[in-house]
Amino acid sequence: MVAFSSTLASLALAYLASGVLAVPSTEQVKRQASCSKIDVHKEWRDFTTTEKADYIKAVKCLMTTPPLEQREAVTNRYEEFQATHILLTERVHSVGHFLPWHRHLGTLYYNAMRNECGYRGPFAFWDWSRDADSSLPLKNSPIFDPVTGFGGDGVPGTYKLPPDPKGESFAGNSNYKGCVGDGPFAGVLVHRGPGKMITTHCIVRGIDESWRRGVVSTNVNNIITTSTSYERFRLAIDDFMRGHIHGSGHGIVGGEMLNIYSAGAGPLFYLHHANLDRIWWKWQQANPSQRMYEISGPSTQQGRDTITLDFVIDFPALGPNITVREVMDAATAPSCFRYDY
Ligand SMILES: *[C@@H]1O[C@H](CO)[C@@H](O)[C@H](O)[C@H]1NC(C)=O
Ligand SMILES: [Cu+2]
Repeated sequence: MVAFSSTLASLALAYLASGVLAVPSTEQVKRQASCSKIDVHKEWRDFTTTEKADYIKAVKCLMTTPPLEQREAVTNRYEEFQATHILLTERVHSVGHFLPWHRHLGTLYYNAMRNECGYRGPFAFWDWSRDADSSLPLKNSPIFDPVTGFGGDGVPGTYKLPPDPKGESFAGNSNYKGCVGDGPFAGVLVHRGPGKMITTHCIVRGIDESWRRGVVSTNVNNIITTSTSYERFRLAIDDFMRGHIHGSGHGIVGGEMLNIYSAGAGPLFYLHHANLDRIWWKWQQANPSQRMYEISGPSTQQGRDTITLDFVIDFPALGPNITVREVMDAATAPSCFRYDY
């Protein structure tokens, strides 16, 4: 509520001054709902030990909470999120709304942790640049700690990719080294994946140093400072090719995390995507009057059109449809968050 009308006025002024296209009218901005409170998302290693334990407990709670809707091989709330991501994979990657869609997926997941599992702590991101910039092997990251993290690397010999006669696993050259062998998610079974397949399997990892250079801070900062339009920024982020940061974050964990369909089999998916979202947020913050509501890119992977702020994004089984406009400014509802750096 606080300072909402003055924010509105300054936004309107900023838009008039910047003269950029695709600017929402005052009426459109006004429809952005204000927040009663702004949550501060934190990096995993800046959590207290208690916060870490509570976060992991809430994820494990989602894994034992019944799904909202009945779908094949969706046995709990956690899997419901993964199944929606699998269902929409082609529609939400390499398109204009890649970043807005994944921002709201994170919000819905955080809301489920809080509303259904009693979680009271912050949402977590994983700033992989802190690991990639260090001289230590990636497997030494606190994120992979067996006690205060998400467990470590896949154990060789504990997982074998299933036969894939229909070409639905999309496992490609991903490093399906083995099942997570320690930590809170050792022994957890998921029922969707690899790819579009329906199989019961462990959370598979294969930590891979070869993706490391894509997530070093010089690469990330370079994208933030040199991307002068949303279009350039989006293309620099949303590319599974080696060297690009979205794919590289998936690649350093390896295994199913590198499967564009079923990556949500393991909980690090949400910490990785929160960090990508933070990088978008930082890019927006660097020039909010121009960038907060700047959107572009095709509505489909083959499309030659470009989306607008009115483009509708959907979250089957997870929540109502919303427009891209509603998630552009993280400090408005339904997002209501900022990052602590
Ligand atoms: C939500 O969006 C999807 C995809 O655009 C559409 O198929 C569906 O009908 C929408 N649902 C509602 C309730 O508007
Ligand atoms: Cu995705």
